[in-house]
Amino acid sequence: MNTIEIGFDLEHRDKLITVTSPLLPDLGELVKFLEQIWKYRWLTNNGPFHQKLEAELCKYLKVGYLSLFTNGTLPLITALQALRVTGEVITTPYSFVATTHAIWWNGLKPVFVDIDPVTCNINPDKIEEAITPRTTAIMPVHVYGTPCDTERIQAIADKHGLKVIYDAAHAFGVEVNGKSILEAGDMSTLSFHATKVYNTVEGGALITHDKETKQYIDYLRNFGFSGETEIVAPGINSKMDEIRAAYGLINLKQADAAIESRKQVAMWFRDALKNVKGISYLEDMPDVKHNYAYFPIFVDADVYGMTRDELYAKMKMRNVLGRRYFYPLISNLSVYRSLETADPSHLPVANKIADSVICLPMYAGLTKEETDRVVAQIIK
Ligand code: T4K
Repeated sequence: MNTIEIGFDLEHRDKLITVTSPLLPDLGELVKFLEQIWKYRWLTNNGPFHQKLEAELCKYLKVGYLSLFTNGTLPLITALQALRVTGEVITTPYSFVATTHAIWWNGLKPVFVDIDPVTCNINPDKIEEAITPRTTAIMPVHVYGTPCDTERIQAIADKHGLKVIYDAAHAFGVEVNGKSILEAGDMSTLSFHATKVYNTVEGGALITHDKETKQYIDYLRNFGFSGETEIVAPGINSKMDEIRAAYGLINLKQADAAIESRKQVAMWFRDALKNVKGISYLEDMPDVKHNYAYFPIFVDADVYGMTRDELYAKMKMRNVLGRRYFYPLISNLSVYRSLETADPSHLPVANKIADSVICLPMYAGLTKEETDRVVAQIIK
């Protein structure tokens, strides 16, 4: 058997423009690395490719300490464990469900705070009023890779003695004034899922600021083992294997080029959409090195003359598969709707943005012709 039967129709995918398409490493190079793995028969548990990828990612991302994980959700769960967060965690409802799920999986209570209408990130003006005697941490998200106001968030955290864990799943390679955004807060997490700017198929990382904390995280992701018979805490298994680490090493070589290509796509979109009434999008921020992880547009139905969902359906009919990231809002999901802070009247900005957003197709290698096809669905 040389190929496998694919149970769903991927044959016609060249006709579709999907919201993203994974960055794939050179297959020849991957085969060479696989041959080495086969030869040494070392498949996981902190092998040589794993160690090398941690070192290379620290260099590329300009961070001191990084622990690889098997996805981007487990580092969120582990960070809350490692910092012994209790009680309530202030967070944003405008994210992928994994952010709030991580809080829930630790037996903690998520407290939703509204977002800023320009950045779509948690609004620092609203954080202090959400703090109660049970609050012990803030978990903001750099949505779409746009940096949060980390200075103001840190000032609030310091004043109230709170931990800050950034969900930086979208913020691979993002810098502010030449410094990695991942150095903000107590810890930051990344996702290396197939749909991200940089991927290891599935994968993720936890960024810490000192050797001892990294060591503790490394114990936690390996069941808590600190030696053959010693357990420092009830840990979990969230290790990345050698095959994905090898894949990740090769893919890292094209990360810069991928971000450049995404930047070009963003410029094409901005240029084509700048005079379309009722459609807005995010602009670059001064002193920020963006990664162009997503290209969200926001539909003002009254001005545009069509609702977001009508436009979304029209695009879909023409094989342009944008996605409504992040709709529905996490706070409106049945599993979280009963929380006091989930009431839509408490989160007007987040509700409005979730009801107006479509993320356009955005990935390295998307051509001008393809972006024109996307834009043609939007320009009436
Ligand atoms: N925090 C935040 C803020 C996040 O956004 C995420 C993940 C996490 C935490 C958790 O990280 P991970 O544990 O996932 O590492 C996707 C991803 O599964 C998820 O990683 C991501 N955020 C989220 C925003 O998007 P779906 O369900 O929308 O993906 P899916 O499978 O529908 O794929 C979207 C499109 O991408 C497809 O229509 C076609 C294309 N695609 C996808 C895959 C998987 C490909 O072309 N090839 C592929 O292999 O969730």
